[in-house]
Amino acid sequence: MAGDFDDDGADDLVAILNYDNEETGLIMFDGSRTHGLTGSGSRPPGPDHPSNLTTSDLNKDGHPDLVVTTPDSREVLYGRRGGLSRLKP
Ligand SMILES: [Ca+2]
Ligand SMILES: [Ca+2]
Repeated sequence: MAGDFDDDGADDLVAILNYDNEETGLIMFDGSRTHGLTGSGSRPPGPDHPSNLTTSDLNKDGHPDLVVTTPDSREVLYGRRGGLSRLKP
């Protein structure tokens, strides 16, 4: 799922991490305006065992937010300067 989730002007990529069903969660690759996606990825907060991601600006603050669905719940991570957060800005 691509979007500028940390408000630095470059699109980032968030993906579902599922390694042998033991290490699950989200991984985010930080985008750079000059070098594309960089680094080995960071681990934003989020629920275990995510199954689906969608993005939308749910709180209408101009930053894309991420909706993470798991088999039995749904959580919103808010995009803001510095990265995704569980706290509503
Ligand atoms: Ca970014
Ligand atoms: Ca938002």
